[in-house]
Amino acid sequence: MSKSSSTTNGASPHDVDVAIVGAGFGGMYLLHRARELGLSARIIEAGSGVGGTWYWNRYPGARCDVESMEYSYQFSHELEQEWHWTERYAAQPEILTYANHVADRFDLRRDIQFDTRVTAARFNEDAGSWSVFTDDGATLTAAHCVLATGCLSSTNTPDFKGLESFAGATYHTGQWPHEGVDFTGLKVGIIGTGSSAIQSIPLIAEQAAHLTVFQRTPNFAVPAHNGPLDPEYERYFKANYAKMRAIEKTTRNGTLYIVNEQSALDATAEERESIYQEKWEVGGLGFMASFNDLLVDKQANETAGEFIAGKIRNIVDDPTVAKLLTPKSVVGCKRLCVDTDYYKTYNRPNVSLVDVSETAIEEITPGGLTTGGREFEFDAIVFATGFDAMTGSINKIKIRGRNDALLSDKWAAGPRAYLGIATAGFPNLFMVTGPGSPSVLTNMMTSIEHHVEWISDCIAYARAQGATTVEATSEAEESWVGRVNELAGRTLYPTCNSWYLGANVPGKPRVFMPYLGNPDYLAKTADVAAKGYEGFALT
Ligand code: NA7
Repeated sequence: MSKSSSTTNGASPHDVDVAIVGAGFGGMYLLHRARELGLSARIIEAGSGVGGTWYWNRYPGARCDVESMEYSYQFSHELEQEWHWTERYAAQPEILTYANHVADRFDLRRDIQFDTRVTAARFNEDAGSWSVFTDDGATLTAAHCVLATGCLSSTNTPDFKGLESFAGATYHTGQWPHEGVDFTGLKVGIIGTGSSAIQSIPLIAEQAAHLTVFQRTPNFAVPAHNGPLDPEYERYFKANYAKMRAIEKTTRNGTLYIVNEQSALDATAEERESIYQEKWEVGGLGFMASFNDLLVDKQANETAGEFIAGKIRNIVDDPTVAKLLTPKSVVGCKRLCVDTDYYKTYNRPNVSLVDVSETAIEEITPGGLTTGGREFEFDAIVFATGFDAMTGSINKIKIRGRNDALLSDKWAAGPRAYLGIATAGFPNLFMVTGPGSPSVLTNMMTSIEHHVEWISDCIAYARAQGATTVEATSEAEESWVGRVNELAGRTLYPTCNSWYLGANVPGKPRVFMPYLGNPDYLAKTADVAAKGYEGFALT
């Protein structure tokens, strides 16, 4: 790896000022920001292109559940104005085209090393710098290392007995072949009913001879009502972008969904029905904004659950299938899914639903799989089995901090980070939307941009102070982790086995990882910065 000079103070003892892991939206913007600050930076990316999540998740129907006008960068006014989204919710190929456009427009590729995986990183205590090791045997040294590794990037394939024996083709939604898959005329099995399955099932069902869905836990889904982007809306939005982005900073999720500040239990049954119906007709995640207590009061939440259950009963012809598809858990406890024709798909004669909640999938066989004493034959199996979310991609890298301590050991009982940005004992290491930040409970684009700006400002501040290391203190981290847990404990989130809790991965510690409260978080991080990065030691 060639040495690039540091632009801040002449000759640098490191290859670059900032080593960035991952060329998704976080890594790309960080590279741009670092350059603006006069810092040299390099991204190491495992894929052959930019886009992160949107590079890997190419399954049929892959689409963002945040509206396209809101799911974009705001750092460049020109970019905001010139880019045109074609649909209300952008599909994966369009988001990937956007990511590529950004990479070209800001000339990012010359500082990105593709097809290279970071395997380890070590903090050099004497030099106050990081050595980043890659699978091509090279080492990159940098003053700072930023993990822009994504929250949903480490795929989870359960360790099914006999998996290797299957004679047909297997696919994971999060690692979909770039050339696409033609299921025409095939007998297909799909395992999982999370968002990826809910988006892909209707499209796979249109092609396959027969599609069998294996469901362990049903999920709530609300319609997207996707369609071409209304040109009037686009014009209005572009004329008011700054105002829209400002509103997003004041909402729970960093989107324009404004919560109705009323308890579901204070409304009459008719009022509730009418509000839920209105949200259902608008479509999308705004359904959760129907009332202010849906995620804190079980009884309130049940009213939303009953409403969606009624919809499922109306849409799905077979009452037994409708019942199986109806979750018993809290609406929104697992991320609410946004669908197009999901429930309707179960009315097709070539689709069947198999409940594996009581009798797990026993074995993958050469011809298919077995569960509950039944054998199913398939030409292809799709694993829509999700991710080792939020910590998976970080823990996969052997990250050693002070005293050679391994980060995955420090996090063995659950992740510990200050503001979800830094972790004690690992100086000059930062995470974009790490565990303990609002991240996945918000519009990821706005959270990513906020983190990148905060991290780069922090690095610039430390350098201006002449500090060679900036490190979260154990006290600040301890108190932050306590706050994350306390906030989660006041809600219904811990009541189900979601990936927010790591509960979908066997053996993963059950800890609620995202920070609840976007405006509060933005205020706190601004305050920390204003106080000279309070809770960080600069040495
Ligand atoms: P999810 O939401 O984690 O869904 C994974 C699904 O796979 C879920 O239904 C799981 O059931 C199921 N699963 C996992 N392991 C098994 C086994 N062993 N047997 C049967 N079923 C299993 O991942 P997605 O990719 O759909 O979505 C992730 C996020 O991406 C989503 O929330 C959006 O933010 C975008 P379980 O519920 O664990 O019982």
